[in-house]
Amino acid sequence: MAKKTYSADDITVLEGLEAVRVRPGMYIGSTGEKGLHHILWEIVDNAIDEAANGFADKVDVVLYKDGSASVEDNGRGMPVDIHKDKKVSAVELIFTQLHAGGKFGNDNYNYSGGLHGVGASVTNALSEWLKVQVYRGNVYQMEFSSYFDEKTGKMVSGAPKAPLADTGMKTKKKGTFVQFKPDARVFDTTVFKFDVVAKRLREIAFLNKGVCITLTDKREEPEVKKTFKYDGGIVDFVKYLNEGKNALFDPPVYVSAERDGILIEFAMQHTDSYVESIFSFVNNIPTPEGGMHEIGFKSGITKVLNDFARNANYLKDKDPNFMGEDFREGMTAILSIKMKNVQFEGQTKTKLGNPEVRPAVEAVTVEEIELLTKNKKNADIFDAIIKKAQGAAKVRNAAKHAKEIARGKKEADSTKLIGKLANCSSKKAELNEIFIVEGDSAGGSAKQGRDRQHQAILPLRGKPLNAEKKRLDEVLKNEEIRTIISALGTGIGSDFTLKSLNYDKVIILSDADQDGAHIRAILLTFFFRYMKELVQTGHVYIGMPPLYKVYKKDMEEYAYDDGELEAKKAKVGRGYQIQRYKGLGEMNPEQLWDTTMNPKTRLLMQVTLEDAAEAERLITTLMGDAIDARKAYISENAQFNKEDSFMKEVKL
Ligand code: 2B7
Repeated sequence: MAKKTYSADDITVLEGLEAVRVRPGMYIGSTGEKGLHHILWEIVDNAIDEAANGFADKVDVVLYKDGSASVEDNGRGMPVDIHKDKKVSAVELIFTQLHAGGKFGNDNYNYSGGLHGVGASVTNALSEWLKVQVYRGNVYQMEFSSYFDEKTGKMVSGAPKAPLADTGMKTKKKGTFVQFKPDARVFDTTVFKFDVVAKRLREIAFLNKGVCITLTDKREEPEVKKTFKYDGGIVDFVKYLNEGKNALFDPPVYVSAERDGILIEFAMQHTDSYVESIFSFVNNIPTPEGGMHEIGFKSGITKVLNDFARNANYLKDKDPNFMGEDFREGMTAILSIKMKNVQFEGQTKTKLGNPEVRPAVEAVTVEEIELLTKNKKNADIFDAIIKKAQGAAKVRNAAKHAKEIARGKKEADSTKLIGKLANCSSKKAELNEIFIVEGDSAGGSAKQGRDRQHQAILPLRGKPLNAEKKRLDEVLKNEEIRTIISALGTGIGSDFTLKSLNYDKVIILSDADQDGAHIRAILLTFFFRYMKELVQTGHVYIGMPPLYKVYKKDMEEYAYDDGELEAKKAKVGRGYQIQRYKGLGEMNPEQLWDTTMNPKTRLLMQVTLEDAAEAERLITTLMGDAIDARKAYISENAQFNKEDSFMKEVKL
């Protein structure tokens, strides 16, 4: 691959890194938490590439008390020889030369690149210091730092302290060690989040079978260590996602092939649930917006399974083909491809645009699955898949009818449903909110206490239906659910239209007890399954009612958990009294307004879908068949867990 030619001039090189400092967002997206972790992924990616190429099988990540992080692999070790033209070591070039590709070029010679792939030099440019050690018989070492140069009055970024040095120390180890400290002058936060790092390392471990990845958090006493190693790769990933569900066959179907220079791998397993969970990756990077690989996979599955169904007489002459969605009911799948010259598109640049990928993935899917269907040993697998599709197809038409009713096409019906809704007077959707409130008495207080102009109240009587366990047509027969759909105005499933949303904020308000947690989980499941975009675009919130009021004379403080209660007792001081709220229904309208509804003082949690796979697992745990896991979760989190992976706290 032709590399961009640089004059061997150090200054030019350093000016490149300065450009990264001036506009970090161009290279790492943001200087927030995401950008911070991004500079770690750059280094991890290089280690994973070395493993993916078959030269390393261990990657160790360590987080330190001083805010630095390190990555070590047991690969060949970065090259230490001196570059002919540039007269500096390869190590130095790797950390000082801005990768020619970056965001715009297409020379992603490495597979784990993609949107990442801006290179280790970006990590160096945005670090206070960076140290590298290479183990190749001897230990080689080099350090870089960023500092403010008093003489020139400018920042110097990622400058070598000295050329690469052979320390003279002998070692039996092979590989590369890189440690760096993110620069607080660049990032809004410099604290790596253990859960964020662990989640991504687990994902990488699933996607790179057999590679042992460890994460050690030395900021904790004693240190915390996690190890991720999956010899089954994406087959283990699918099993992990299906924990708590009833699989229709086991192990998952697994296909791996190369076509037109593209490595294509997928694993799939159907369960008795009614949902489709396909997660796709390109060069180890999640593609939640899908793209050509997903389209090829889906059309391949539809084609090959329809052919099989017809040949094996599941479909008779006159029967129409199954629809793709029939085959995907209850399907959990991981699709992982590796290729060069990736083109990402879409709103968040996580959609694969390369058109050549679609026919390649489709062909591999058809050919490989066809082979599997011909093997008698797999008869039960494909029998289960086709029977599942038959069930799905059967209710498809019934659902169509029910959908129309729920969309409010039949006017009379929808007015009746909307009867319970105390709507707001403003017609400006962007300023309006709807509170879905547990129970009639809390609903009554909310109606009296609200801001009538912008806040609508929808009281829920009893528990709405658990959307995880029912098919669409049954879900839509449930009155509570239909009321919600009519009120929001968006429609559901493939008919969902965000533009028609009647309220900017959809706020779930339930008690801080187990029943409340259950109702909240049921509603979230429904939104997640049938109005995913509503969640993705950040319109769904959880209202947080306080558990206690600590007060005396003219002082009032609210506490949302026991820890906070202690703090608030101290704040109010001697002579305080405590009121414990057993439920929303116990608060009078004024209290409900003050504590939970007033935009100036309330606490809301925004439901996010940053990590769709994790949200999926959680929803399954909450709503699926594994009763024990659900009970454990709900009793641990009866009081809503602010640390939940798909929640973020917002003050609104
Ligand atoms: C694209 C650049 C960055 N590189 C090599 C060889 C091995 C190697 C690396 C690495 C991160 C933290 C510990 C190739 C590739 C540079 O060229 S980078 N190992 N590990 C790494 O960065 N880990 C290599 C051919 C022959 N010998 C070594």
